[in-house]
Amino acid sequence: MITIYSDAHALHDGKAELHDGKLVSSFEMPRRAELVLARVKEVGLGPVSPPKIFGLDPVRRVHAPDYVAFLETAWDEWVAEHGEHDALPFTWIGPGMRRVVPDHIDGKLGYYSFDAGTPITAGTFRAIRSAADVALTGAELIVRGERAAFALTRPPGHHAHRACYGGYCFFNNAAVAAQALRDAGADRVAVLDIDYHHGNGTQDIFYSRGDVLFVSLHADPVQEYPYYLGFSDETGEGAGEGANANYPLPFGTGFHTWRAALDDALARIAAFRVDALVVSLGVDTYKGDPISRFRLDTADYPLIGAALAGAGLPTLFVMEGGYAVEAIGVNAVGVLQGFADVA
Ligand code: FKS
Ligand code: ZN
Repeated sequence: MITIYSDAHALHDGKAELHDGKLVSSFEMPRRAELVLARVKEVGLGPVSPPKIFGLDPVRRVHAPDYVAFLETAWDEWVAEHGEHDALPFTWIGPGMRRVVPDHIDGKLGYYSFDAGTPITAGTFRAIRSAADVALTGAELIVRGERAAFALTRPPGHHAHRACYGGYCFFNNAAVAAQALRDAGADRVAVLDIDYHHGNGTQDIFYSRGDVLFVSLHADPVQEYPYYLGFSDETGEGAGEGANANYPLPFGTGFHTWRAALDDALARIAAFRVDALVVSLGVDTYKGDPISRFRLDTADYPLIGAALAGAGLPTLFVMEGGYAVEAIGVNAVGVLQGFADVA
């Protein structure tokens, strides 16, 4: 299996996030991707290639032009106002307030975001542009007939909406890739999100579309971030009715329960008859994850990969979360090895 990787991800290196009422060191750090890459090489998963440059047009297929333009200049606007430390929002649009784009950078940050855990740094824009290129390069490999590819994206993407960032995510790499697959001729595509957190951004981007099925297994939003989306009654709207499926699972969920949900999700994907599958691959379901509360073990990840291969679909893996850095490589690459062993 080919891995797409660029070290441009390291240009995004946030210092701190608001966590449990304190500013703490960012959980989402360059080392995460470096350790996954090291494991890819260690086990000989396959070749590692740099991304092609696709530019921002394919990004604007799923993100609003004004949002992309905001991200491009946000750091410079912030520095002009506050100096060269990470940009974090501190205020948001509450119910009863108005949605008008402010001129001031502090107002813009709140306008285009939904949490205070997602710093913008000097290199953020270059890193997120590169991550989108990594995902698009993976999608192109699938279009050209590869059975599978691994887009080793960082920062992650699945919390990013059409015009809103949060949850460490700015461009929705999986959504950009799914749209690219559609644009290259796939009639129907599925995005299966197995990160611990609900992929609220991906769900919202495709919610009223019948051509992209979104299926997600995640911690129940009544208990866990992102709290305000990811419930089981969210089944899509309009042309997208029936093309969205959520499997919220409680704190403490172990592999037996998680695997039953996966089997149900895969049956749904089979019934939807798609041409390609995009997997939002998070390994923060791991029992040792510092910010998550599922109980999956390292030995479970190859079994997940094997189950995914059983779907028999051209499959693009897009990296999302996972914060137990000592285990992120073994767990993420374990999924890919489990897939490759069966496919
Ligand atoms: C605060 C805990 C919640 C935000 C968690 C973000 C998770 C991000 C992710 C992604 F894949 F996008 F990286 N903090 N006390 O893992 O879903
Ligand atoms: Zn996550």
